[in-house]
Parts: sequence; C-alpha cells; structure tokens
Amino acid sequence: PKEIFLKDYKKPDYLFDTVDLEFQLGDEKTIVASKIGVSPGNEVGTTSPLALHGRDLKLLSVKVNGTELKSDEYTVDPRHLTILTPPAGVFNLEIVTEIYPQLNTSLEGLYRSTGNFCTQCEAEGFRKITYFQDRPDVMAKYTCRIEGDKTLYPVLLSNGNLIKQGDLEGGKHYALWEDPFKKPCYLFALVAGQLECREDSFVTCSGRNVTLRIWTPAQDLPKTSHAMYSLKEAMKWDEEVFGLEYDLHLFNIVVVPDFNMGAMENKSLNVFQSRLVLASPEAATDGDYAAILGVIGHEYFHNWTGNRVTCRDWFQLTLKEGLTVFRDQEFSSDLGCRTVKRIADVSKLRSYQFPQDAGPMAHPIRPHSYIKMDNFYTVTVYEKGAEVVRMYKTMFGASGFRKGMDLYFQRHDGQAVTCEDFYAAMCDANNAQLPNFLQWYSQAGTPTVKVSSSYDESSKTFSLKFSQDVPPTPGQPLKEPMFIPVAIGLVDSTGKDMPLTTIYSDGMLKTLSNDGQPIFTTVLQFKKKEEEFVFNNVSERPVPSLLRGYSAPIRLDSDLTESDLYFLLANDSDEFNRWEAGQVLARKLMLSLVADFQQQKPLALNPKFVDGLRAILRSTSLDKEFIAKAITLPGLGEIMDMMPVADPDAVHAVRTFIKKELASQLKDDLLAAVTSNRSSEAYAFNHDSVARRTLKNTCLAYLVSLNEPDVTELALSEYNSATNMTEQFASLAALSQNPGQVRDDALLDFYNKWQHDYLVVSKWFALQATSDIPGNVANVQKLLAHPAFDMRNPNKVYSLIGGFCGSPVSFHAKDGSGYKFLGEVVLQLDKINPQVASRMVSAFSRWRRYDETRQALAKAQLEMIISANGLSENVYEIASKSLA
Ligand code: B3K
Ligand code: ZN
Repeated sequence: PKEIFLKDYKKPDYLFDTVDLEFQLGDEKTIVASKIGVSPGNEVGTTSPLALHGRDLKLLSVKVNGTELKSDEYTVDPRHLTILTPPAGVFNLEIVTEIYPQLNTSLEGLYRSTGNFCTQCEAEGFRKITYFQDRPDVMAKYTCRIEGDKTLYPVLLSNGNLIKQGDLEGGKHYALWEDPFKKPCYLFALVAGQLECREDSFVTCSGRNVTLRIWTPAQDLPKTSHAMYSLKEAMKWDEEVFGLEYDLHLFNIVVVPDFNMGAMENKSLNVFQSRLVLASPEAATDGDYAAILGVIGHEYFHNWTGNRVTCRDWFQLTLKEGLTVFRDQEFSSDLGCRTVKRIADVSKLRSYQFPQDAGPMAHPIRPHSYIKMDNFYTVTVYEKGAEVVRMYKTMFGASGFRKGMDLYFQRHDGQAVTCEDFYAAMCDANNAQLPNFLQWYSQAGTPTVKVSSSYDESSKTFSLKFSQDVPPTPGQPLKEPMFIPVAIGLVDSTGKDMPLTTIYSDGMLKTLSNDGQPIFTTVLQFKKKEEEFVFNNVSERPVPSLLRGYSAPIRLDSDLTESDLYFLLANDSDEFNRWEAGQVLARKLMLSLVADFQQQKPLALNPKFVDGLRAILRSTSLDKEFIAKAITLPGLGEIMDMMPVADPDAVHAVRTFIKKELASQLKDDLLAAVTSNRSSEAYAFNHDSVARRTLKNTCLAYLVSLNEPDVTELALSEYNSATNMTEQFASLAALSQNPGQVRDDALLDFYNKWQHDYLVVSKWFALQATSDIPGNVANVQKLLAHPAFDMRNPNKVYSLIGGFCGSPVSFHAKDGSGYKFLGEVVLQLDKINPQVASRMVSAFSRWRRYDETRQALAKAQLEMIISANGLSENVYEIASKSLA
C-alpha cells in the first residue's frame, strides 16, 4: 500500500470546468456517461498525461473532442485511466463506464440500500462511479441526467435544481438536474427509488423562498417532523449568528438505512442514515433527538463551511470538519444549555480523542500522511479540530471571531483552501498574531500544562507559574511549545469572583479592565515552555479557577488542594469548572481506590466526596441536567488512560463500588429525585423536560445498582409505565445492570415490543453489547447470529460490535475471548465493507496499554489479521500502525 504525504501536494495539471453526467440505472448494471470540459491547470499549459482515478469500473469507451481514442492512446490499470497525450488547450473528454451498484457492499460510490440507489463519494468514492480526477481542488459545474424504470425508481434526485423531467419508452423516465455552484466531486450525489417526502419551506433573510424536503420510505414520514424542525432552526441560526444564507431554492435530505457515516453534506442533497433523522417520542430517546438536531445542523452548516469554501486536499479535512463541528456545537448550545453541552463535548474529547492522541494512531488535526483517507475521519480531526477553532473564539471573542469568518468567506468563496488560509483570515481580521498557534495543526499529542500558584501577602500579588509539555507521538519525538489560551478567574474566600485589574506577563504590566468595568475572567496567552503571570491588587489568597469553560484541549495538572477543589465544586461562578472540580476529585478518588484494590486493601469512600455530591443533588438552583452530569463518575476509559498499566477489572470494580456506595448513602435523595421528576405531560424535546428526564434516569440507574427488591420494583414500574423511549429505555438499562431473571425477562419483553422497528432493535443490541455482566462475550457471540442482526448494515455493526469493543470489561476479558471474537469479525467484515471493518479494528490499537497477558493475546489477533489474504488497505493501515 502506498502512503500519501501532505508535503508532496501539487496543483492539478488539468482543470475540469464542466461535468455532464448521464446515468442509466438498471438492476443488473448501470451505465455512466460523463462529458468533461477540460482546460490546462497552469498558465503555460501542459501536455503531460492526464491520469484519472477509477476503481471497480468497466471502461466502455473514451473519446477526446468527439473521437474515440485508439488503444495505444490511453492505458488502464486497476486504479487509473491515463490519457497519454491530451490536446493542448481546452478539450472535451467523454468516458462511458459500466458499474454494478447491486454488488457494492462497501457503501462507497453508487450502491443500493433497501432497493433504492444512493451515492457516497467523500472522500474518494466518486472514482467508483466513473474515471475522474478525484481530488477536492478540482471543482466543476455539474449537470446530471438520471434515467430509470418509473415504477421501481419513481423519485430521481441529484444536486442543484431540477431542469427537466419526463417519461421515456419502455416504462422509463428521466430527470435532469443542474447545480449552479462549482463543486468538487466528493459533493456529488444521486438518489433514486421509492421515497416520499415531507415538504416545508423557509424564507431566507433576503426573502428567498426555499423548499425543504425530507425523503424516506412512506411509513417513516411521520417520524421526520423533528428533523424538519431542526433544519429550519439551523437555517435561521446560521443567518443570525454568521450572516450565512442558503443559496438555492431547494434543499433535500434523504434517509437511507445503510450508510457508513452519520450523514453527508452533498450540495443541496444531504444523505443521512436513518438514526439521525427518524424520531418519535415512543421510539427515540432524548439522546437521539439531540443527535438529530446536532447532525442536521452540522450537514446544513457545511453548505458554507465545506461546500462554498472547500478543502484544497484531504489533509486539510479539519478545515471543514473542525469548523463545522464547532458550529454545530454552538448551535446545540444556543438551543439548549451551554454548560451542559460543553460538558458533553469535553467528556467526548477525553473519552475518545485523548486515548487516540496517546496511542499509535496519534496524528495532528492536519495529518502529515495517510494510506487510506477514510481512516482519518477521526475524533482528532473532528473534535480536537473543533477545540482548535474554539480557541480563536476564546481569543478574539464572539465579534472578533465573526469578523474572521466574514473575511474568510470574502477571500475564499468558491475556492479550495488550506488551514493556513483560515488562520490568516482570523488573524488579519483581528490585527493579531498568535505565535505558535499553527503548531496545533502540525503537532499531535495532548499537551500537559502544569500550574503552581503562590500568594504574596505583603505585595498583594498572586502568581501563577505555567509549564507545558507536549508528549512524543509516532514520528514526532520532539515538540515545540504551543499557544495555549487559559481562561482564568480568582475566587475569594466568600466564593465570589475577584475583579482582575492588572497583570505582569512577558515582563510587561498590562491593564485588564480597560473601559473601567471590572472583569472577572481573563484569558492568559501562554505560549512558551514556561511562563509566569502575576496578578496585582489581590486582597486575599484566592482560589484560582483555571481553564474556565475548558479554554484549550489540554490536560491540566494544577496544585489545587482537595479543599480548593471542594470549594470550587460548591462555589465557582463558572459552572463548567464546578463540574470539572467534581471530576478532578472523582478521578483522584478512583485512582487511589484502584491502587487499594490492586493491593487487596478494603475499599472505603471518602465522606467528603459523598457530602459534596449530596449538596449538588439537593441544590434547587442548579440546572437539573447539570446535576445529573455532576453526579456522574468519569468513565472507565478516562481512568484507565491515567494509569501506567490499564487495569479494566480494577477500574470496573472501583467504579461499581463507588456507584453502589453513593446509591446506598444517598438513597433517600435519589429516590426523591426520581419521584419528583416524573411527569404526566406529553413528551416534548426542550431543555427543561430533557433535564428533568436526565436527572430522573441518572438517579434511577444509581438506585438499581443496589440490586435490592424495592428499587428493582421501582425500575420495573418505571419501565412499564413509561410513555416515551427515553424513560422506557433508561429503566431497561438500569435493570440490565444486574444479571438474573428480571434482566432476561425485561430484555425479552422489550424485544417483543419493538422487533418491528430496526432502530430500536439496534439500541437493544447496543445495550447488551456494552453490558459488563460476567460472561458477556458469549452473549454477544450469540447475538451475532440473531435474525435481526445484519453484518452489511453499519448501524447494526456499530451497535453490536462497536458497542462491545467500546466497553472495556468484556472486550478485555482476561482469557482473550473478546479479542478473538473481534479478530474473527474484522476479517469477515473486511470482505463486506473495509471502512466499517477498519473502524472496528481500531479497538485493538491501544493493546500496549494493558498487562503482558492481554498484550500477547491482542497482538496475536492483530498479527492474524495483518497476515490475512486480500486485506483491505483500510484495515491494513490501522493494524500495521498498531503493531509498529
Ligand atoms: N463529511 C461527511 C463524512 C464523510 C466520510 C467519508 N468516509 C460527514 C460529515 O462530517 O459531515
Ligand atoms: Zn462534517
């Protein structure tokens, strides 16, 4: 397999200005005819060969300026069609290929999902449709004519505007689409089949009327109302917050059950996997509703950040993804609760991105190389990328960030650009320089920042000494200091924020409150290996509230004492940092109990911790969802990540111990929270109702962990009386913590109720897959043979196999049975769908973190995988890098 490097980027020799596609859809084969207007890619012109990408294509003919090429005028290999001596200047290229979408299980290119035709071209799937320069800096105007049987494929969709449609002989019909905007081929889409739509409309800020359509099989139409609501909210939000208006008269969303990713932002024809569109109160949880809102927003926001301004090459992926994730996070924050959303995003970063950044697959948000681009649609590119974008906003404020965005669009609309272009727009719009900031794009690894503080009574100064350390990562043994914005406040002994007036840094005295207004949070620009900041006029020793709102994606190691942390948990005006103080305490507690457990000492819970959580649980002023988050312990992965040798059994035992101990000591408060947060109102997805349900469900799970008859009864009655999936599923999940008849009966009952709904059945798979009950590997093995399971459907694979690998206890079973299970599944999957297989094999990548026995067992599976015949490049890349 060939590795591709960012440093080797070259502009294309040939440009494609227009692309006219014609599809003849058929059950046996589909014929694709493309007509491309080609022009030279540089001033001088060129006569070098024109190499086009292609995979799994049967070439029927190739013409240049209307003349069929002779066999010695071009070459074909399994990956390319090369025109050996193209004419100088502008010319027409016509290519006809034959493809077999019904056999395409990779779900990349043109494929069938439940009978309908559908495409997925990002990153490099267009080359499975026709020979093309499949790279994002080749941007063209497209037309697309689709022809097919009218009964089988009544709906024919592509990008842009519908220009013509009509009937043809033999029961066929056609549609002609034209997209007025230049686009790279990864944004091309085609959908054909039996679909119905929910239609609505949106009037943009300049008065343009936009027709909105969400397409699904007829029976699912009632489940599209939340998605339609989300789309309209997103359109409005982007106008209000960024001044960005939709640019066509039609916006389509199509729902397909079989899809590799969550969704795809094809110009005016977004394609979504069902889970991220379809929802009803009975069958979808609050979590599903929130995910739909976020992802509908995300794909819509791509219309500007991704489509109008796209990436020069795939290394720049974070330019569109980091930015668009940041935008969807802000959108969800504005529609819900900012602190709670921030907590959820930071938890995700810590649970998934930190481990990636500390393992063999660690890469900067802009990777330097790849074998398969599909392997770099990662939490690092997306979520850490979003944190990097957030730092600009932290530095420049909302209005400075907006200025930067405006300049970015003013400069680059219609272009394919780089991360430096975004950085330059941000800095230029704010007349600023951010030294060492670009390091975030090129250095991998989570920086650790150490902070120590001291207060000088006589001079009334408070000093913070910072040092930073970016750990070595594959290929990057040595690191440079990074620019780290640290938002900070000082809390006085009564719990109030102190006004911040002046500060010494870089040997200079700076006034903080420039317009005479006191300020309570300031952002320190920490950009060297070591730096000291001294606050003046500090009347008493404060407790510093560091990294407010999590202002940079780092690990913070401060000298705050336990009592400082309890103080912040109770008092910090920055709610995020109240939560964070609780998490730091919980992490310390868990790590110390893990040590006790490993030394076979009896476990005991610090009463101060129980008191701290009790106070939070009893608070009547705090947001209920915040309370739920604040009483939730850090996950197993987060703790294992902090240990020299990860010990899943010990961490699980400790977490279970603390959970039960809290449940028992806080039982009355937890019971009260369950009862007082019941509601007989009809389901609504708004922050207050979601918060109420979240708190109730969190408390119920604590209680049921006790496995006592009264709480089991309570959960059963909650389960039976639930009128929405959020509460029904939460009580089922609570009950399924404890092995036994009650659990088995509840799981069976739930399946019988919901077997007609494959999305709910996927949840049922996931719940069992992620269970930590003893002997769960065998259960999951059995579920693999369940009639409702299907290896070809990514959503089911992610639920069952992904769920299993993501839950440490069974996957890391000491006898290696979990590893063996995954090893076999990966090989099977790889034959069907390499992208999905490679996502699954990633679960092995951190095998070196475990004890020697586990290491040997996991390594053996990786070696078995890598030596398999016909392995995909996707799986090869992950497996080989994991073993390196
Ligand atoms: N851009 C798509 C991801 C496509 C992944 C291809 N392997 C979804 C998104 O981030 O919006
Ligand atoms: Zn995206």
